[in-house]
Amino acid sequence: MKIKGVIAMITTRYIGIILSALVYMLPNLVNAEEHIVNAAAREFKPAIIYVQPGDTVKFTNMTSHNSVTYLVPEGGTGWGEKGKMAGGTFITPAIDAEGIYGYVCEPHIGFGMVGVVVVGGVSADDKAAMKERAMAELQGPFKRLIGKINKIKPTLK
Ligand SMILES: [Cu+2]
Repeated sequence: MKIKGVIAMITTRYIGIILSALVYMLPNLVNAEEHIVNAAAREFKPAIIYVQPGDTVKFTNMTSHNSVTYLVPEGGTGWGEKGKMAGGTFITPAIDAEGIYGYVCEPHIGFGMVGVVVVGGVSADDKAAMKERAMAELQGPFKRLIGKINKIKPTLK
Protein backbone atom coordinates (compact mmCIF):
# COMPACT_ATOMS: atom_id res chain seq x y z
CA MET A 1 0.00 0.00 0.00
CA LYS A 2 2.70 2.39 0.99
CA ILE A 3 4.77 1.67 -2.14
CA LYS A 4 1.78 2.11 -4.38
CA GLY A 5 1.18 5.49 -2.81
CA VAL A 6 4.75 6.57 -3.51
CA ILE A 7 4.55 5.38 -7.13
CA ALA A 8 1.31 7.25 -7.62
CA MET A 9 2.92 10.38 -6.23
CA ILE A 10 5.95 10.09 -8.49
CA THR A 11 3.78 9.42 -11.55
CA THR A 12 1.66 12.43 -10.82
CA ARG A 13 4.72 14.59 -10.45
CA TYR A 14 6.22 13.41 -13.75
CA ILE A 15 3.00 13.94 -15.63
CA GLY A 16 3.02 17.47 -14.31
CA ILE A 17 6.57 18.06 -15.52
CA ILE A 18 5.90 16.55 -18.94
CA LEU A 19 2.73 18.56 -19.37
CA SER A 20 4.38 21.83 -18.48
CA ALA A 21 7.27 21.06 -20.85
CA LEU A 22 4.78 20.44 -23.66
CA VAL A 23 2.88 23.61 -22.92
CA TYR A 24 6.16 25.47 -23.05
CA MET A 25 7.34 23.88 -26.31
CA LEU A 26 4.07 23.72 -28.19
CA PRO A 27 3.81 27.34 -29.34
CA ASN A 28 7.22 27.06 -31.04
CA LEU A 29 6.33 23.85 -32.83
CA VAL A 30 2.90 24.96 -33.92
CA ASN A 31 3.75 28.51 -34.91
CA ALA A 32 6.77 27.80 -37.12
CA GLU A 33 5.92 29.56 -40.34
CA GLU A 34 7.11 29.22 -43.91
CA HIS A 35 7.69 32.57 -45.61
CA ILE A 36 7.83 32.89 -49.37
CA VAL A 37 10.34 34.92 -51.33
CA ASN A 38 9.98 34.95 -55.09
CA ALA A 39 12.97 35.32 -57.35
CA ALA A 40 11.73 37.79 -59.92
CA ALA A 41 13.79 38.74 -62.98
CA ARG A 42 16.72 40.30 -61.14
CA GLU A 43 15.45 40.76 -57.61
CA PHE A 44 14.07 38.92 -54.63
CA LYS A 45 10.52 39.87 -53.69
CA PRO A 46 10.11 40.86 -50.98
CA ALA A 47 13.76 41.75 -50.49
CA ILE A 48 13.32 42.10 -46.72
CA ILE A 49 11.26 39.67 -44.70
CA TYR A 50 10.61 39.54 -40.97
CA VAL A 51 10.35 36.08 -39.44
CA GLN A 52 10.42 34.44 -36.02
CA PRO A 53 13.05 32.00 -34.73
CA GLY A 54 12.25 28.50 -36.00
CA ASP A 55 10.63 29.73 -39.22
CA THR A 56 11.73 28.71 -42.70
CA VAL A 57 11.93 30.61 -45.97
CA LYS A 58 10.79 29.12 -49.25
CA PHE A 59 12.37 30.57 -52.37
CA THR A 60 10.31 30.14 -55.51
CA ASN A 61 11.06 30.58 -59.21
CA MET A 62 14.69 29.66 -58.54
CA THR A 63 15.50 27.85 -61.77
CA SER A 64 18.10 30.41 -62.85
CA HIS A 65 18.83 31.87 -59.41
CA ASN A 66 20.38 30.78 -56.15
CA SER A 67 20.40 31.95 -52.55
CA VAL A 68 23.65 31.82 -50.60
CA THR A 69 24.03 33.37 -47.14
CA TYR A 70 26.83 35.93 -46.91
CA LEU A 71 25.96 37.63 -43.64
CA VAL A 72 25.03 35.58 -40.60
CA PRO A 73 24.59 37.01 -37.10
CA GLU A 74 26.78 35.82 -34.26
CA GLY A 75 25.62 32.43 -32.99
CA GLY A 76 23.48 31.91 -36.06
CA THR A 77 23.71 29.38 -38.87
CA GLY A 78 22.88 30.50 -42.35
CA TRP A 79 21.86 28.13 -45.10
CA GLY A 80 25.30 28.58 -46.58
CA GLU A 81 25.56 27.20 -50.05
CA LYS A 82 22.62 24.83 -49.74
CA GLY A 83 20.67 27.36 -51.75
CA LYS A 84 22.87 26.63 -54.76
CA MET A 85 20.95 23.49 -55.49
CA ALA A 86 19.32 23.58 -58.87
CA GLY A 87 15.56 23.39 -58.98
CA GLY A 88 12.48 25.52 -58.92
CA THR A 89 12.22 25.95 -55.16
CA PHE A 90 14.55 25.99 -52.20
CA ILE A 91 13.41 25.83 -48.59
CA THR A 92 15.89 26.91 -45.92
CA PRO A 93 16.39 24.90 -42.76
CA ALA A 94 14.64 26.42 -39.73
CA ILE A 95 16.45 29.63 -38.80
CA ASP A 96 16.94 29.64 -35.06
CA ALA A 97 19.16 32.48 -33.92
CA GLU A 98 17.82 36.03 -33.92
CA GLY A 99 19.49 38.64 -36.05
CA ILE A 100 19.98 39.88 -39.59
CA TYR A 101 20.80 37.37 -42.33
CA GLY A 102 21.94 38.55 -45.74
CA TYR A 103 21.94 36.36 -48.84
CA VAL A 104 22.81 36.86 -52.46
CA CYS A 105 21.94 35.36 -55.80
CA GLU A 106 25.43 34.71 -57.10
CA PRO A 107 24.62 34.72 -60.82
CA HIS A 108 22.99 38.15 -60.43
CA ILE A 109 24.96 39.78 -57.64
CA GLY A 110 26.13 42.32 -60.23
CA PHE A 111 22.50 43.43 -60.55
CA GLY A 112 22.24 43.82 -56.80
CA MET A 113 20.10 40.70 -56.40
CA VAL A 114 20.39 40.31 -52.65
CA GLY A 115 17.95 39.85 -49.80
CA VAL A 116 17.69 40.10 -46.06
CA VAL A 117 15.90 37.94 -43.51
CA VAL A 118 15.33 39.59 -40.14
CA VAL A 119 14.83 36.93 -37.48
CA GLY A 120 13.11 37.93 -34.24
CA GLY A 121 13.79 41.28 -32.65
CA VAL A 122 16.79 43.27 -33.78
CA SER A 123 18.01 46.44 -32.14
CA ALA A 124 19.29 49.60 -33.73
CA ASP A 125 22.76 48.46 -32.63
CA ASP A 126 22.35 45.09 -34.40
CA LYS A 127 21.35 46.95 -37.52
CA ALA A 128 24.32 49.30 -37.32
CA ALA A 129 26.73 46.43 -36.72
CA MET A 130 25.42 44.46 -39.70
CA LYS A 131 25.57 47.52 -41.90
CA GLU A 132 29.20 47.95 -40.90
CA ARG A 133 29.94 44.32 -41.74
CA ALA A 134 28.13 44.60 -45.05
CA MET A 135 30.25 47.60 -45.95
CA ALA A 136 33.45 45.82 -45.00
CA GLU A 137 32.68 42.53 -46.70
CA LEU A 138 30.34 43.33 -49.55
CA GLN A 139 29.28 46.21 -51.66
CA GLY A 140 26.33 48.47 -52.27
CA PRO A 141 23.03 46.67 -52.21
CA PHE A 142 23.29 45.14 -48.75
CA LYS A 143 23.94 48.50 -47.14
CA ARG A 144 20.82 49.93 -48.73
CA LEU A 145 18.67 46.95 -47.79
CA ILE A 146 19.84 46.82 -44.20
CA GLY A 147 19.22 50.54 -44.01
CA LYS A 148 15.59 49.86 -44.92
CA ILE A 149 14.96 47.47 -42.02
CA ASN A 150 12.20 49.25 -40.17
CA LYS A 151 11.08 46.86 -37.46
CA ILE A 152 13.41 47.66 -34.63
CA LYS A 153 12.87 46.58 -31.06
CA PRO A 154 13.08 49.33 -28.48
CA THR A 155 16.39 49.53 -26.62
CA LEU A 156 16.04 48.79 -22.92
CA LYS A 157 17.75 51.40 -20.80
CU1 LIG B 1 19.29 35.74 -59.60
